[in-house]
Amino acid sequence: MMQTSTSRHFFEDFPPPDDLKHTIRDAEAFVKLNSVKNKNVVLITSGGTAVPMESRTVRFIDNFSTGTRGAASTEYFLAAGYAVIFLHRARSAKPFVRHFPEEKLLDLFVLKEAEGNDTSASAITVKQDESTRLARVLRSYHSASSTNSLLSIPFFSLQDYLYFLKSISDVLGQLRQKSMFLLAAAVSDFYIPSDEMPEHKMQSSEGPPEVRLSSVPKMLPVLIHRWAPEAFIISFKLETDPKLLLLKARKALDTYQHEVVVANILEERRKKVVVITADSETQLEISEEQRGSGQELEDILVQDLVAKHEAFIQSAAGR
Ligand code: PAZ
Repeated sequence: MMQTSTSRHFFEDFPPPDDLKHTIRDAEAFVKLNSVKNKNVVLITSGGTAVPMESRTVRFIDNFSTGTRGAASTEYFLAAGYAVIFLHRARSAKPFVRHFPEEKLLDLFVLKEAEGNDTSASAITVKQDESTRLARVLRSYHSASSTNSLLSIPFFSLQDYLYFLKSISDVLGQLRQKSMFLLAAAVSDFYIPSDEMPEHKMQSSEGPPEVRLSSVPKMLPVLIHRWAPEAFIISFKLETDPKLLLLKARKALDTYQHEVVVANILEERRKKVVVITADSETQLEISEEQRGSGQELEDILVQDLVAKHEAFIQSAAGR
């Protein structure tokens, strides 16, 4: 039997992450700095959430999300002039470095040994055919870091993610229409309440555990109506059954009354999304050929969302 709880109960059930105060201070400074520069600021959530099965966690329930959507969108929002708070699952894809997968990283370089045995005189260079790509990524990375346009905040568990989301929303919501939320993280719908979780590692000698999951309270309506009521909010809807996708995405928009739902099917998510607003439904797609030449769906998606955000700001200014 599944149980439900309110957002307040959920937060009362778990302690905040150790670095919450520090993270809030960083977010406040970041938002202040970028609002002085008159920049729009977007919070991008990215990756899956780990649901602990023991309080001193050895095992956890996880999901498929790689964090590519969030990491790629971060780069395109930075290129569009936004400041970005990148709230991401630790060890999922990250902007810029994602272009250089760990297992191939060393293949980027050439080592030229010096004459004799003097290893300190050996030289390392970037392979000729990789240097253009590396230079392009480095340029964007340096531009983001030298202008303080990117704040990266890692999390691991579902609980930590929700604490960070709430605290950052309180800060970012103060920018009103100039703030945007791109909620691309794949957040667990289920968790184990603290009083049902064993403290220590479950022992296999005791046989398979009976795990009772509760429903995570819906945080989206709380974010939309309480934490950041004037912000431009984009949620994502993922399904595996194409028959359900648009119905459920439209239902989420009608129920929560925010600005955009981006709908995608698990296996097609790199090639196609549908952007749904109160009065439009736009399919954005890229071909295999475009993907082969290095283009990404997030490039088109971010352009579309930036235009919608601009119209939202204009319309609020005209009221
Ligand atoms: O992280 P990723 O790039 O592998 O996948 C992106 C995604 C499918 C997690 C995202 O587009 C999305 O739909 N997020 C919300 C998922 C949900 O309905 O909970």
